Amino acid sequence: PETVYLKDYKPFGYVVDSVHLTFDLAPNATRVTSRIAFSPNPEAEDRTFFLFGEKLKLIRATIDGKDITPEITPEGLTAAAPDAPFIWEAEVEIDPAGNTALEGLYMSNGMYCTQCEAEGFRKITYYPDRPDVMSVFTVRINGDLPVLLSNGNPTGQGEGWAEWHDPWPKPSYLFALVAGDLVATEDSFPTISGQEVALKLWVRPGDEHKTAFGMEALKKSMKWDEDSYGREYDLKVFNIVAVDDFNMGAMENKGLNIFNSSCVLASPDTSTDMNFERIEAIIAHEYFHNWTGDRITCRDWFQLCLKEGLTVFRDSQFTADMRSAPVKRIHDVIDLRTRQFPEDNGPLSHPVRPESFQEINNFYTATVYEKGAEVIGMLKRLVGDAAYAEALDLYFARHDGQACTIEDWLKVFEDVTGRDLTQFKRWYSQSGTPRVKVTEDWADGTYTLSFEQTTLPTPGQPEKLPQVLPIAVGLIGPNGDELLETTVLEMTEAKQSFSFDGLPARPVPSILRGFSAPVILERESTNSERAFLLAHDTDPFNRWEAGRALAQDTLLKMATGTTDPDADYLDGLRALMRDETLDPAYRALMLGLPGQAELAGLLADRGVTPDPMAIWQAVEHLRDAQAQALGPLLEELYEANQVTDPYQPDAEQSGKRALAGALLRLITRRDGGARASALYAAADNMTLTLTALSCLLQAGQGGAELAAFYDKWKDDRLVIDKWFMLQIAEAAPERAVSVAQALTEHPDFNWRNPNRFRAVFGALSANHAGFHDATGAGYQLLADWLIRLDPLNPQTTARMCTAFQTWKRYDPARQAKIAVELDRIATTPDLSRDTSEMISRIRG
Ligand code: B3K
Ligand code: ZN
Repeated sequence: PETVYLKDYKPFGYVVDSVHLTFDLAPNATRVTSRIAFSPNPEAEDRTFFLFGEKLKLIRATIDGKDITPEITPEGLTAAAPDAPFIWEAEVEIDPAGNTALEGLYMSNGMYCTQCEAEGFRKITYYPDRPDVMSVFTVRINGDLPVLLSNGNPTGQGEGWAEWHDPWPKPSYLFALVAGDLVATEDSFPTISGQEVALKLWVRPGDEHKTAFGMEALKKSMKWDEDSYGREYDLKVFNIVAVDDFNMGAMENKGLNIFNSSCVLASPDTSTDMNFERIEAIIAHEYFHNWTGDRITCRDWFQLCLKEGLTVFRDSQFTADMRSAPVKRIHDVIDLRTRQFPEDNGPLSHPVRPESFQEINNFYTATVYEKGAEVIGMLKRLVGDAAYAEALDLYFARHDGQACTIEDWLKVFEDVTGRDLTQFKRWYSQSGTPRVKVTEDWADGTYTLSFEQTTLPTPGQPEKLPQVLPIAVGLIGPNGDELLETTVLEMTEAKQSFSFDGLPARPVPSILRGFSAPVILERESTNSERAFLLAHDTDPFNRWEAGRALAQDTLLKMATGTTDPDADYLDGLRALMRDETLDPAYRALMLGLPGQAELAGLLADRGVTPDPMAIWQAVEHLRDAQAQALGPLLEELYEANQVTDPYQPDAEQSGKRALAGALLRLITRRDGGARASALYAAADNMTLTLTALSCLLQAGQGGAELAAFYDKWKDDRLVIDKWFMLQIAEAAPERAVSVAQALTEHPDFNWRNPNRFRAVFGALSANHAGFHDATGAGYQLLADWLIRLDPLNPQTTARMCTAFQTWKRYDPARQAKIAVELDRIATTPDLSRDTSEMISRIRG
């Protein structure tokens, strides 16, 4: 397959002045007629008239009304075009019902829908399908279906047809069309300047009861973007559609967001608190793209983080404002360590702005999204809140309607602050997670912190340069008083020291407060010092981090020897659990432990080959020790954190349920599941039901409940996804693969549906000790199914290959077993470009 390079960027030879599309819908033979006005692009030299097009049957093509016979390849067509304005017309036929890749125009449960990002529009018609070609689209849909939607504003409709016009120039990846038998929940939003926007959330009949929460989340998002970024919505309507078959979470098409139904539909009896929080964030994310993505888009796909990093950053700010800021920060850091760190420190490592790719869909990664958002957080910390706001205003004013680059983005910050961001820009080009070693010195009332940063080599980047690190630091006196409030140290050198004088006593440092840079901190510390920070740190993130470090340290020792759980950790935990000043969500996080895959990574980092079973046992042992140490306090707190008000998925109630749920898991270790059974019987919402069920499964029970659950929910796909997932997630390591295998034979295992496929294989690969079962059965099962899915849906297949990305961490026997599977996938005939790129990068 061909590799595309950032350095080869060239503008297209023509600009598109307008696009008219007509769709005559038919499941296996949809006709797409395009009428496109082109004119020479004064900014380009090369006038080659190449239009992307894949899997299209060309019926006819004309230039200025004259039939032409273009040269056609599987990638597109080339024609002789005038060096003057002209009209291109083409008619193509496509097969939405046969489109199992879920890219382009496809069908899901009788409904037509599209997914065009990144390069799906070329499966709809011939077009310069690249994000820097922006144009105004007018769309007519002819089809015998009650609801016919596209981007922009409706301009006319009748029996079997509808017309839409989107006045905002956009790239083709933001095009969308939906047609089907759908029902809308309607509402409206008055914008800050007094425009009334009609809001519609479209679902299949029967799902209407799951739309209320999404609609509220949308209105909150619209308000928040006005208040926080001064961004107003710009069309008369905003449509959201829920689709069951979707490769990702959701898509920000202009005025017509399309969502995986799992990321928008919610009701208390079918969704958990975590689902609600995630749905609120995704609705916000897609809505925020209207400005950061749609109005200002990316020049090319290498600039993906321009819209994704920024929009993730914005949705994190939103969630922090709607809920608890410290809790959101901790969730984000856990997520970064779980998903981004392994990527950045393994064979798939790539810069936030990659410089080459074979298949761009493989770069919608945690690095581009989440590390991309961290980079913006650092920038904001470095320039301050006021300059950040000013820079964003300038960004919107200067670049509205343009397709931009990271250079454009950084330039607004340089112009506003006068700073030189040349070195900061390395965050976009250098891959790998920086490691920061800290040492300290105390003499004559002066305390000195010395930092040394290094980044290990990553694929294609043997040498690394120092990066700009904002390190937020506080100093705490021996009595627990804060001697230095949070101060941002700006590290730019490979080695750098910072001194603080006039201190009455040697302080305990609290370093990297709020996780102010996405780095790995390496510092010799003692458990008593960590326990001190756990008790006294005023920074909620670092307080949690101190507890995390204690838990991690004891787990790593337990996983590599026969040590007992650390007493400082258990004492500290007990004290925190009793601390009523800490909100329940925060205390629930304190009870959490690092994931087993994360522990494996930490061991590998220390040069120890991780043993998945030993890690699993260490976690089990520490859980027992927590249960033991908290003793009767468990029941006491469990009772104190019951919610008695009617169910609300808000931060306060979900915090209590999270704490009670974490406590119940520990209680189950003591009472054998009695309380969990009682909860299962009494539960009147999905959060409690799943909490109870997972406790029971963990205790080796729950068979009857599982069957009853299935019976009750068998007609609700999203709930049945949970049923699949939970059984594998909670299976003991030696059973995980056989449970997953048996579930693949279940009549409801509709493996063509990405949510169902992920429910099984996402859960299997997340069951660390189960997936890494020494027989290699887990690897084999996953590989079998990846090979089966690839010809139908390359995108989802390629995404799931990441389960193998950490393979080099493990012992030679496991590595050999994984290598066999990687080879087997790699040598599958006609493997997709998506999967073949992933496997070859993973193999390294
Ligand atoms: N922009 C889309 C992701 C498209 C993925 C294409 N493979 C969703 C989002 O980030 O909001
Ligand atoms: Zn996005």
